[in-house]
Amino acid sequence: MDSSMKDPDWDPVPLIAGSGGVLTEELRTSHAGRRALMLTRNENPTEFLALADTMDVQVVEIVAQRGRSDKRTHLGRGRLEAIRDELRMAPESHPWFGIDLVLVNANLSARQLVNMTDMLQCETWDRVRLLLELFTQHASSVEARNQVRIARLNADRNVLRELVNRETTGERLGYGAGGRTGWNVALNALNRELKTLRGRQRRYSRAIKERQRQRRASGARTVGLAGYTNAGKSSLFASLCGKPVIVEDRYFSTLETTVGRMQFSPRVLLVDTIGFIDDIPSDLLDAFSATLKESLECDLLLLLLDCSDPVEEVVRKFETSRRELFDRSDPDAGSYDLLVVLTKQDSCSESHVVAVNHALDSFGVSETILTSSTSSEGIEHLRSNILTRLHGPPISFLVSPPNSASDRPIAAIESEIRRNSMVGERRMSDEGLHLVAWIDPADWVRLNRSLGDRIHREVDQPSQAE
Ligand SMILES: Nc1nc2c(ncn2[C@@H]2O[C@H](COP(=O)(O)OP(=O)(O)OP(=O)(O)O)[C@@H](O)[C@H]2O)c(=O)[nH]1
Ligand SMILES: [Mg+2]
Repeated sequence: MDSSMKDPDWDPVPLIAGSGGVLTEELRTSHAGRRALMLTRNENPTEFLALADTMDVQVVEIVAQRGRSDKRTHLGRGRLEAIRDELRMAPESHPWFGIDLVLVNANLSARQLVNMTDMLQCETWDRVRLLLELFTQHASSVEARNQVRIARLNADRNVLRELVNRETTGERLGYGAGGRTGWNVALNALNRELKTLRGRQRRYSRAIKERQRQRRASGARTVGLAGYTNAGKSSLFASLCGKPVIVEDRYFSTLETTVGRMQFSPRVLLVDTIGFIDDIPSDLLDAFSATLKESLECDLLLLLLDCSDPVEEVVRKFETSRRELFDRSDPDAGSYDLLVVLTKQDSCSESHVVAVNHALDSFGVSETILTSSTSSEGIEHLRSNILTRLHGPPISFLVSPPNSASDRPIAAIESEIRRNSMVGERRMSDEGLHLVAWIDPADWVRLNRSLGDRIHREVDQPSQAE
């Protein structure tokens, strides 16, 4: 890299291809304000640009070269050399002046990444590297940082193996103070660290399992929120729970699991977690599998789709999410009920919603629920749909007034009922308190036993309680 182009804060340590210096612990936690050049082949650059934007990296120009990816260098060698020369010689007036990062819109092999970094003589990230940097920035809990670090080290290991391999075959790199022994030492250190982190991750998974077991034992029902990144999962979670969580217009703002009680429904727990993205290498997402599992091992899964996206984008994100869910579901675990929820209703027209539903119908999705966390439209409808799916239809019943002074007052009985159910309607009359509530069948049996003749079903409707 030309020294005139270096960021003054960036220590001139030998650069491991696309690692952002992570192996040398020269970890840069912010890349905000960096100027980058994007290289692409036939891929659509929109999502990659949005990811770079999330990191506040400014993409100065997109250089496209059509055709098949080259196995060694992705783009043609001649083209890369021309780019390198132009980057090196860019005068202050040139738009490329000050660029110190090249973003490649593809998931590269370690070989391609090393070769490209070497030829461009500039820090080079592919899509996986960009996601890893983004995850590193957004990981705020100890568990999330552990998971991100594992994902990073896995990716670095592939690069290191490639470097060791090159030294063995006599190919020299134009940078780096490695050498076969040096890279091997780094590889061993990396493997040791991975072992420690995986041990920690196993303990973390066990803690999640224990949490899940306790929830089940307490009779709680869980509702997982899944969907593409930026679909509006955390916003919906906050609307349903009345609990603040990180909501930002950026990709992957959530990297850890948040569990919250659905408001007014003490027995229903919602689980918000990391989102999906297209074409993510499975070992990258594997680091997050414990996190994902916590929301996928549930009684009901809400699959969220951002309805304000163009129809083909909704379909693409639906297919990605469905694939990830399928790949990640544990065949030994019980099956869950799935409900597709369309979000951001406030940002789209009625005709657009019809078109989205029509497109989803051809994928076998005949029912969707339309919501907006911004305007709260559809939230109550979703809440009752969730409750009916979990507990069956609501039950209408009457709480009679006390017969003697020693009988419990209506208010005390009502608060006991509310601790175990979600009350939808409430009305007082001369006969007593009329309630319509979603009650888990087991809870209804228990209430009947403890309250005896103080509660009576009002409408003769079939119930799972009987
Ligand atoms: N107009 C509108 N915007 C919304 C709505 N819900 C969420 N958003 C916006 O969509 C963006 C993403 O929302 P989040 O709730 O963070 O989405 P997420 O799925 O949790 O995203 P990640 O955690 O990054 O995967 C934010 O800018 C929200 O303000 C909605 O109902 N209407
Ligand atoms: Mg989120």
